[in-house]
Amino acid sequence: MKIDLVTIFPGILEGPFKESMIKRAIDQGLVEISLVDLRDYTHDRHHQVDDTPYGGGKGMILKPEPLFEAVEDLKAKTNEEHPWVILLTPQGERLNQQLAHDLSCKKHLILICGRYEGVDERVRTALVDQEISIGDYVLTGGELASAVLVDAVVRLLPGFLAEEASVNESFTEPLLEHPHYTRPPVYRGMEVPPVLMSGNHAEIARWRREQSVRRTYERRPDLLDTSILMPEDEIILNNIKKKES
Ligand code: 6GU
Repeated sequence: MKIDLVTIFPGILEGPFKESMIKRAIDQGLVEISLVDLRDYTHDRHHQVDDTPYGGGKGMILKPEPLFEAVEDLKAKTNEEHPWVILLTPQGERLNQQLAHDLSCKKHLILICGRYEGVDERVRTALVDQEISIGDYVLTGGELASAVLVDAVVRLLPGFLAEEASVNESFTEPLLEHPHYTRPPVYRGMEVPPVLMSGNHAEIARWRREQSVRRTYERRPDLLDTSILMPEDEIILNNIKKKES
Protein backbone atom coordinates (compact mmCIF):
# COMPACT_ATOMS: atom_id res chain seq x y z
CA MET A 1 0.00 0.00 0.00
CA LYS A 2 1.04 3.57 -0.68
CA ILE A 3 -0.14 6.48 1.48
CA ASP A 4 0.55 10.14 0.67
CA LEU A 5 -0.22 12.75 3.33
CA VAL A 6 -0.70 16.27 2.01
CA THR A 7 -0.17 18.86 4.76
CA ILE A 8 1.14 22.33 5.47
CA PHE A 9 2.72 20.99 8.70
CA PRO A 10 4.71 17.87 7.75
CA GLY A 11 6.61 18.23 11.03
CA ILE A 12 3.52 17.16 12.98
CA LEU A 13 3.51 13.85 11.10
CA GLU A 14 7.19 13.05 11.28
CA GLY A 15 7.00 11.41 14.71
CA PRO A 16 4.09 8.96 14.55
CA PHE A 17 5.50 6.77 11.77
CA LYS A 18 9.05 6.61 13.10
CA GLU A 19 8.40 4.26 16.02
CA SER A 20 7.16 0.84 16.92
CA MET A 21 4.75 -1.13 14.75
CA ILE A 22 4.11 1.36 11.94
CA LYS A 23 7.85 1.82 11.50
CA ARG A 24 8.21 -1.94 11.27
CA ALA A 25 5.47 -2.11 8.63
CA ILE A 26 7.33 0.53 6.60
CA ASP A 27 10.67 -1.29 7.05
CA GLN A 28 9.04 -4.56 5.95
CA GLY A 29 7.70 -2.88 2.82
CA LEU A 30 4.03 -3.42 3.71
CA VAL A 31 3.37 0.29 3.31
CA GLU A 32 5.14 3.32 1.88
CA ILE A 33 4.23 6.60 3.59
CA SER A 34 5.16 9.98 2.08
CA LEU A 35 4.73 13.40 3.61
CA VAL A 36 3.90 15.98 0.96
CA ASP A 37 4.39 19.66 1.84
CA LEU A 38 1.53 21.65 0.30
CA ARG A 39 3.79 24.71 0.10
CA ASP A 40 5.86 22.92 -2.54
CA TYR A 41 2.88 23.43 -4.86
CA THR A 42 2.69 27.21 -4.58
CA HIS A 43 4.23 29.53 -7.15
CA ASP A 44 4.35 32.87 -5.32
CA ARG A 45 7.22 34.23 -3.29
CA HIS A 46 5.38 33.79 0.02
CA HIS A 47 4.27 30.22 -0.64
CA GLN A 48 0.73 31.17 0.19
CA VAL A 49 -1.58 28.21 0.75
CA ASP A 50 -4.58 30.02 2.26
CA ASP A 51 -6.69 33.12 1.69
CA THR A 52 -9.62 35.04 3.18
CA PRO A 53 -13.16 33.79 2.53
CA TYR A 54 -15.31 35.35 -0.18
CA GLY A 55 -18.35 36.97 1.43
CA GLY A 56 -16.35 37.90 4.50
CA GLY A 57 -15.99 36.24 7.88
CA LYS A 58 -13.14 35.20 10.07
CA GLY A 59 -10.44 32.63 9.45
CA MET A 60 -8.55 31.50 6.42
CA ILE A 61 -9.47 28.99 3.73
CA LEU A 62 -7.06 26.60 2.03
CA LYS A 63 -6.78 27.72 -1.61
CA PRO A 64 -7.75 25.30 -4.38
CA GLU A 65 -4.71 25.61 -6.68
CA PRO A 66 -1.97 24.06 -4.47
CA LEU A 67 -4.28 21.21 -3.42
CA PHE A 68 -5.35 20.40 -6.98
CA GLU A 69 -1.76 20.56 -8.22
CA ALA A 70 -0.44 18.41 -5.38
CA VAL A 71 -3.06 15.68 -5.85
CA GLU A 72 -2.71 15.74 -9.65
CA ASP A 73 1.06 15.42 -9.31
CA LEU A 74 0.72 12.46 -6.93
CA LYS A 75 -1.76 10.82 -9.31
CA ALA A 76 0.58 11.34 -12.26
CA LYS A 77 3.39 9.61 -10.35
CA THR A 78 1.45 6.48 -9.37
CA ASN A 79 0.74 3.27 -11.27
CA GLU A 80 -2.62 2.92 -9.55
CA GLU A 81 -5.73 3.34 -11.67
CA HIS A 82 -7.64 5.32 -9.09
CA PRO A 83 -5.86 6.50 -5.95
CA TRP A 84 -8.46 7.14 -3.25
CA VAL A 85 -8.46 10.81 -2.18
CA ILE A 86 -9.60 11.51 1.38
CA LEU A 87 -10.12 14.87 3.07
CA LEU A 88 -9.78 14.81 6.86
CA THR A 89 -12.47 17.13 8.20
CA PRO A 90 -14.87 17.27 11.16
CA GLN A 91 -17.70 17.30 8.60
CA GLY A 92 -16.75 13.86 7.28
CA GLU A 93 -18.10 10.39 7.77
CA ARG A 94 -17.03 9.00 11.16
CA LEU A 95 -14.09 6.59 11.16
CA ASN A 96 -14.86 3.15 12.59
CA GLN A 97 -13.36 -0.32 12.30
CA GLN A 98 -15.45 -1.22 9.25
CA LEU A 99 -14.28 1.89 7.40
CA ALA A 100 -10.65 1.23 8.42
CA HIS A 101 -11.02 -2.28 7.02
CA ASP A 102 -12.51 -0.99 3.75
CA LEU A 103 -9.62 1.46 3.35
CA SER A 104 -7.04 -1.24 4.09
CA CYS A 105 -8.13 -2.92 0.82
CA LYS A 106 -7.14 0.13 -1.29
CA LYS A 107 -3.74 0.23 -2.96
CA HIS A 108 -3.10 3.98 -2.80
CA LEU A 109 -4.53 6.56 -0.40
CA ILE A 110 -3.99 10.30 -0.71
CA LEU A 111 -4.90 12.00 2.58
CA ILE A 112 -5.48 15.75 2.59
CA CYS A 113 -5.15 17.31 6.04
CA GLY A 114 -7.66 20.15 6.36
CA ARG A 115 -6.63 23.27 8.26
CA TYR A 116 -7.89 26.67 9.38
CA GLU A 117 -11.61 27.30 8.93
CA GLY A 118 -11.76 24.89 6.03
CA VAL A 119 -10.87 24.23 2.42
CA ASP A 120 -12.28 25.77 -0.73
CA GLU A 121 -15.51 23.94 -1.60
CA ARG A 122 -14.23 23.08 -5.10
CA VAL A 123 -11.66 20.80 -3.48
CA ARG A 124 -14.48 18.82 -1.86
CA THR A 125 -16.61 18.63 -4.97
CA ALA A 126 -14.00 17.99 -7.68
CA LEU A 127 -10.92 16.49 -6.02
CA VAL A 128 -11.98 14.45 -3.02
CA ASP A 129 -13.53 10.94 -3.08
CA GLN A 130 -14.41 10.73 0.62
CA GLU A 131 -14.47 13.00 3.68
CA ILE A 132 -13.59 11.43 7.03
CA SER A 133 -13.70 12.62 10.66
CA ILE A 134 -12.23 10.68 13.59
CA GLY A 135 -14.88 11.69 16.13
CA ASP A 136 -17.18 14.35 17.50
CA TYR A 137 -14.67 16.88 18.82
CA VAL A 138 -12.73 19.63 17.13
CA LEU A 139 -9.01 19.44 16.36
CA THR A 140 -6.91 22.32 15.04
CA GLY A 141 -6.30 20.40 11.83
CA GLY A 142 -6.45 17.08 10.04
CA GLU A 143 -2.83 16.05 10.73
CA LEU A 144 -3.43 14.15 13.97
CA ALA A 145 -6.64 12.71 12.52
CA SER A 146 -4.73 11.40 9.51
CA ALA A 147 -2.13 9.80 11.80
CA VAL A 148 -4.98 8.00 13.62
CA LEU A 149 -6.44 6.84 10.32
CA VAL A 150 -3.07 5.59 9.04
CA ASP A 151 -2.48 3.67 12.29
CA ALA A 152 -5.92 2.03 12.18
CA VAL A 153 -5.54 1.08 8.51
CA VAL A 154 -1.92 -0.11 8.45
CA ARG A 155 -2.36 -2.56 11.31
CA LEU A 156 -5.00 -4.32 9.21
CA LEU A 157 -2.70 -4.91 6.24
CA PRO A 158 -2.05 -8.58 5.50
CA GLY A 159 1.20 -9.63 7.16
CA PHE A 160 1.15 -6.91 9.81
CA LEU A 161 -0.16 -8.91 12.74
CA ALA A 162 -0.26 -12.56 13.61
CA GLU A 163 -3.58 -13.69 12.09
CA GLU A 164 -5.33 -14.34 15.38
CA ALA A 165 -4.57 -11.05 17.05
CA SER A 166 -6.14 -8.83 14.40
CA VAL A 167 -9.31 -10.85 13.97
CA ASN A 168 -10.07 -11.75 17.57
CA GLU A 169 -10.28 -8.30 19.06
CA SER A 170 -12.59 -5.52 20.18
CA PHE A 171 -14.62 -4.00 17.37
CA THR A 172 -14.01 -6.85 14.97
CA GLU A 173 -15.75 -8.99 17.47
CA PRO A 174 -18.82 -7.26 18.84
CA LEU A 175 -17.59 -7.51 22.46
CA LEU A 176 -15.05 -5.57 24.55
CA GLU A 177 -11.91 -7.32 25.79
CA HIS A 178 -11.81 -9.26 29.05
CA PRO A 179 -9.36 -8.11 31.79
CA HIS A 180 -5.70 -9.06 31.40
CA TYR A 181 -3.14 -9.86 34.11
CA THR A 182 0.56 -10.65 34.20
CA ARG A 183 3.04 -11.35 37.01
CA PRO A 184 3.22 -10.89 39.99
CA PRO A 185 0.27 -12.92 41.33
CA VAL A 186 -0.29 -10.38 44.15
CA TYR A 187 0.58 -6.71 43.75
CA ARG A 188 -0.06 -4.28 46.64
CA GLY A 189 -2.65 -6.68 47.94
CA MET A 190 -4.45 -6.96 44.59
CA GLU A 191 -4.77 -10.54 43.48
CA VAL A 192 -4.90 -12.13 40.06
CA PRO A 193 -8.18 -14.09 39.74
CA PRO A 194 -7.24 -17.69 40.72
CA VAL A 195 -9.02 -19.16 37.67
CA LEU A 196 -6.36 -17.62 35.38
CA MET A 197 -3.62 -19.54 37.23
CA SER A 198 -5.62 -22.79 37.44
CA GLY A 199 -4.31 -24.22 34.18
CA ASN A 200 -7.89 -25.22 33.29
CA HIS A 201 -8.24 -23.86 29.78
CA ALA A 202 -11.97 -24.47 29.44
CA GLU A 203 -12.63 -22.65 32.73
CA ILE A 204 -10.36 -19.78 31.68
CA ALA A 205 -12.14 -19.41 28.33
CA ARG A 206 -15.53 -19.38 30.09
CA TRP A 207 -14.39 -16.77 32.64
CA ARG A 208 -12.99 -14.52 29.90
CA ARG A 209 -16.15 -14.78 27.84
CA GLU A 210 -18.26 -13.86 30.86
CA GLN A 211 -16.03 -10.87 31.62
CA SER A 212 -16.26 -9.70 28.00
CA VAL A 213 -20.03 -9.84 27.99
CA ARG A 214 -20.22 -8.12 31.40
CA ARG A 215 -17.85 -5.32 30.37
CA THR A 216 -19.71 -4.71 27.17
CA TYR A 217 -23.04 -4.64 28.98
CA GLU A 218 -21.72 -2.21 31.62
CA ARG A 219 -19.67 0.12 29.38
CA ARG A 220 -20.98 -0.14 25.84
CA PRO A 221 -24.53 -1.50 25.87
CA ASP A 222 -24.97 0.09 22.43
CA LEU A 223 -22.64 -2.60 21.02
CA LEU A 224 -24.99 -5.32 22.28
CA ASP A 225 -27.97 -3.73 20.52
CA THR A 226 -26.44 -4.14 17.09
CA SER A 227 -24.48 -7.36 17.41
CA ILE A 228 -25.62 -10.94 17.03
CA LEU A 229 -24.53 -12.81 20.15
CA MET A 230 -23.73 -16.48 20.33
CA PRO A 231 -26.28 -18.52 22.34
CA GLU A 232 -23.75 -18.95 25.22
CA ASP A 233 -23.34 -15.18 25.38
CA GLU A 234 -27.10 -14.67 25.55
CA ILE A 235 -27.19 -16.99 28.59
CA ILE A 236 -24.34 -15.09 30.27
CA LEU A 237 -26.07 -11.78 29.57
CA ASN A 238 -29.39 -12.96 30.96
CA ASN A 239 -27.64 -14.15 34.15
CA ILE A 240 -25.97 -10.75 34.59
CA LYS A 241 -29.31 -8.99 34.14
CA LYS A 242 -31.06 -11.42 36.55
CA LYS A 243 -28.48 -10.79 39.30
CA GLU A 244 -29.03 -7.05 38.91
CA SER A 245 -32.79 -7.12 39.47
CL1 6GU B 1 -10.53 14.94 10.50
N1 6GU B 1 -10.27 17.34 11.55
C1 6GU B 1 -10.45 18.24 12.53
N2 6GU B 1 -9.99 19.47 12.37
N3 6GU B 1 -11.08 17.97 13.66
C2 6GU B 1 -11.52 16.72 13.82
C3 6GU B 1 -11.38 15.73 12.84
C4 6GU B 1 -10.73 16.09 11.69
N4 6GU B 1 -11.94 14.59 13.29
C5 6GU B 1 -12.41 14.88 14.50
N5 6GU B 1 -12.18 16.16 14.82
